[in-house]
Amino acid sequence: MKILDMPCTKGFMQLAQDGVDKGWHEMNGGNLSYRLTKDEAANVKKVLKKASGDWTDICESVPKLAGEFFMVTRTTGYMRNVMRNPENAFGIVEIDKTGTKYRTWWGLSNGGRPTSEFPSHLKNHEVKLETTGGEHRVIYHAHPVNLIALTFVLPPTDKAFTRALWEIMTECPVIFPEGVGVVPWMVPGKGPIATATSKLMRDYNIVVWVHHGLFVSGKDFDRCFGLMETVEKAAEIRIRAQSSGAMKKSAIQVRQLRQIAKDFGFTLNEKFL
Ligand code: 2HA
Ligand code: ZN
Repeated sequence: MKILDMPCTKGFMQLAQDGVDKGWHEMNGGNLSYRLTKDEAANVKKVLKKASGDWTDICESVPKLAGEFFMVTRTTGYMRNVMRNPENAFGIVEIDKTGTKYRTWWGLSNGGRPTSEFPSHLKNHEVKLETTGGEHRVIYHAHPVNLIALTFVLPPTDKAFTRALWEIMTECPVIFPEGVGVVPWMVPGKGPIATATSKLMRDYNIVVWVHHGLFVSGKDFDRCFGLMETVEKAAEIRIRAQSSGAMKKSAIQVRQLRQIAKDFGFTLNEKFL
């Protein structure tokens, strides 16, 4: 099957476009990666016969991802061009046997390289491969405005953000009962922020980057779009409600959060109650 006809390629492009339509990807903001299944990787090898690029340093070590294939957006590329100009705006790469190098098989035309946040994406994939038994395949990073605004209002702690989101929209505790993690402001695109994010990804599927944006992990493109949209919507409601001044009285109370968990049959992360 041609690369552009593969369902994962279509899903990848659709998520990028949906994020653009939401206003989450100004300039080259945000990035996306997907870990191909064995069958999808086999199809890539069969159709293309050989890699199009040489082995290149990842500048990170992800030994558990040795031999995996990833679809990933291009550094300095615009998400709005993923649908318009796929072979330029993203690509498919293979990780080498040591987990320290990648080479391109498809796309990233004219010498393009994967996103500057590739180290963060790969470290997150490595953790999720382990903690979800391979179920999670998608890591998505975006710059949603209300969530970023909230990072100027709340202290940069897991508890402050989890409670602020859980208390403002009834669906939030149902959708992310484990809560959300928060990385304090750090320089993006480097080892330390990748390590800090992937450490939080052990416990959460949603990680806030203070004064920057949000990372989410999920089993498919729908799930990741849904998580991004839910957090951003809750953040927007919170910002609007808080601006009106009468917030405290009407927020969902701890006993009500416990009641939702009991009635829906899930367990809320006790450390945030
Ligand atoms: O790819 O969003 O965090 C551009 C960014 C960097
Ligand atoms: Zn970013």
